[in-house]
This record gives sequence, C-alpha cells and structure tokens, in this order.
Amino acid sequence: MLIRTRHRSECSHSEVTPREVYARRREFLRTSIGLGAGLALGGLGMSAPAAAALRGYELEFEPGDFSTDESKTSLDEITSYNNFFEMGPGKSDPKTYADQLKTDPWTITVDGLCDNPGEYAVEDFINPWSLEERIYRMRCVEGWSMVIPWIGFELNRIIEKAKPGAGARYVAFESIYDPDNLRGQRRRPRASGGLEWPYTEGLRLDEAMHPLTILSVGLYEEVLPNQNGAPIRLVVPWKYGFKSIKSIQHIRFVEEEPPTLWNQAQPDEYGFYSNVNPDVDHPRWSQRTERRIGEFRRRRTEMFNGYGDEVASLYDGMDLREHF
Ligand SMILES: Nc1nc2c(c(=O)[nH]1)N[C@H]1C(S)=C(S)[C@@H](COP(=O)(O)O)O[C@H]1N2
Ligand SMILES: [Mo]
Repeated sequence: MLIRTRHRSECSHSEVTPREVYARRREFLRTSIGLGAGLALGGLGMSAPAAAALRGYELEFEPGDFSTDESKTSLDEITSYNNFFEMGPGKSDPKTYADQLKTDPWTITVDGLCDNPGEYAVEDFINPWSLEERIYRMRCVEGWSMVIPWIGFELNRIIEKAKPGAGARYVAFESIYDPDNLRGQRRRPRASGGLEWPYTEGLRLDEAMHPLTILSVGLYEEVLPNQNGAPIRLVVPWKYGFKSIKSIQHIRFVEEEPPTLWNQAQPDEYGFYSNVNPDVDHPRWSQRTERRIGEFRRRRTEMFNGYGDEVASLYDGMDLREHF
C-alpha cells in the first residue's frame, strides 16, 4: 500500500524544491527504510521508517499553505516530551511505553448522521488524499508549546466524502481502547487517574471543516511515531493540545455537543471549546505566557495561538469567557 500525493498541477514538487534536493530526499527515505528493519530505537521499538516499510507506507508530500516559518522544535523533543495518558501520566511515559500501542491492523469507522458512512483499513482511509507538510505552533494547556512539522491532510476531505446530513452539527472522535496493552487504561484507580476511556474529543462541524484542521499521519518526513498518536491523529492548532486527539479509531457525526474526556473529568478546568486564550486563566494557573520547548525565556501566549486571522470569525457573537 502506498501513501502518495497527487501533485497539484499549478505547483509541482519539483518547482518548489530544487531537483537534486528532492532526489536526495527520496534517496534518504529509501536508504532509511532499507536500513531501518535492522535498527532498534529505544522506546519506539523500531525506527519510524522501518515501521513504515513494514506497513508498506511511502510518505510523499508537498509543503503546504498555512505553515509558520518559526523555527521547528527538534524531532527529539517532539518525540520524547509528550502527553499520551493511555501510556501513563508522565511526559516521558509515551516514549518509554510506545510499543504498547498496537497499530497493525487498524480500522477507522466513520458513521453517525451522514449519507456515506464507512469502515476503513487505515491505509485505505489515508491513501486517497494528497499529503502536505503543515508546520504548526502547538500550545499545551499546561503552559508549554512546540512548533511541529506535521504531515497530513485536511479533515474536511473526510467530511465531504462522508456527506453529513442536515442534523449533523458536531464531529465526535474516539481513540483506541486496549486496556490489555495500554497500561494507562487499566482499571486500577492509580494508573487510570479516574479518566473515562477511551479518550474522546469533539469539534463543531464548522471548526472541523476549517482548512487549518488536519489529520496527521507523519512528522519530520517520517510516519507518525506511536507516542505522537500513530497511525492517525487530529491536529487543531488554535486550540489547547488536548483537543488534538491521538490514535483515532472512530469519527461520528452528531447533533449535540459530544462529551469529551477532559471536560468529563474536570468541567471547570477544560471547556468544550478550549481555544487558546490568554485572557481566560486555567483555575489553577495563568495562561498569559508559555515556554516554547527548547527556549529559556517565556513568550506571551497569543489569542487563538496566533491563528486569529484565520479562525476568529468562527466565534463571532460568542462570549469566549463563558464558552472557554
Ligand atoms: N488519545 C489521546 N490523545 C491525546 C492525549 C492523550 O492523552 N490521549 N493528550 C493530548 C494532549 S494533553 C496534548 S498536549 C497533545 C500532545 O501531543 P504530542 O505529544 O504529539 O505533542 O495530545 C493530545 N491528544
Ligand atoms: Mo496538553
């Protein structure tokens, strides 16, 4: 199975990337896939390109619109400082226990209020779409941020294919539920932290349709590492990181605002909207500033994480203190 981009006629890859660089990149990917099978990388169990080769993936993508030119957080930081509570509450747990996430085989169900529901093997789910690189600022509710070069495609492709009906106003997402393998989901109170598994999230349909909202299947030219939400995760860059649900298995169109894991656990701390908003403090800390991972001085946090020009109009007429 191949993941390919269809080259856009008005902007082919060879126009934006000097030919030799492009050729060398392909060479690099081939080499690392060839070598990868023999490598064992700490928590990953195997290098991402090796996993890619085993799944038969080939990542080809174009640099996309909407990307920031701020300097990227290193691959090492992006893959070793994570939140993925299915593998435990610590920032290093997801890398340490990454191989507890079993991604092969993987099925994604699309259903609810839509004319074209379906159940897809993840390869068939991804393959029809051209992949782009989107370099996004990401801001965690805990006060740190990163700049991540995602590879993915717009969620609106999936929505248009599914054809939601008139009654569909929200999209509900659900992650993997596999307590036999995922230590964070075992029903011991201390390990589960009182969270209701599986991890759930939701967006209003217009937020889900917005071109900034993507499904990601890779980063830094590699197939998505397990700790970042393999094989496919949501990325919504103007909202706090927890909205960007990892390892998705279920997408459903619904009429009412769907329950979400963090809102159920602590409704006064984590609202449904969760737009990055320096004017609304978390009950236990300020949201005025953030620490960009890899930097020393804190930065001021921007409204909508700096994506206000693109998304502010989605919330016209809403009181974003009430709908935090
Ligand atoms: N299934 C699932 N998705 C999740 C989480 C999680 O624990 N489980 N954590 C969220 C939080 S709090 C953040 S900040 C981001 C972190 O994404 P990253 O580790 O790829 O940077 O994932 C989000 N998606
Ligand atoms: Mo987060």
